[in-house]
Amino acid sequence: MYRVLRSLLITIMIGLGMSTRGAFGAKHEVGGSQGWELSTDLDSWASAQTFRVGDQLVFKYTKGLHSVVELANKKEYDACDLSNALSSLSDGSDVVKLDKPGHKYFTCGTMGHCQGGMKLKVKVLSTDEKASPQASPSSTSSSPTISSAFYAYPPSYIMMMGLISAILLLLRW
Ligand SMILES: [Cu+2]
Repeated sequence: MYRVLRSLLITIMIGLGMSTRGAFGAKHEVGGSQGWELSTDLDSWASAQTFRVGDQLVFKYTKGLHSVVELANKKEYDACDLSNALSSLSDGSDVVKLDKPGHKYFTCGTMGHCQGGMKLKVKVLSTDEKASPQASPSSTSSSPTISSAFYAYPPSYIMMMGLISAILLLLRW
């Protein structure tokens, strides 16, 4: 009789284990408290972050003043060439999911803002890839950020695992 329940629980556990990373990826608010603005030092902000598959970028800015344009490659990014843009968002609170490893390039679509430095490139690591060490340890001016591991295993998930383990124990499995 317990067999069905048992296999159901095991299925749930495996399912949770596989979906956790994606479901609870970190949210990176671009530019920190300053947001997606022309004056934000986006390079410094990005270098203090670790981006992983399943994480999200949240662009917050004054609607109408800026936008979020994704560029296809480094060449277009360096040249501020928006003619082949992959996508464009302009809601003022735009979420971009990082769904695969590799580089992603963003800029603002407002005339002159890309040239003015309103651009962001992120390197997205796979879920278990080790973050590369900072280029120079002396140049850490930004405040430390919360580890993405914290987001990967939130309390609710641990509680859920505990509950399932308890049930399994009760069933003398
Ligand atoms: Cu802008």
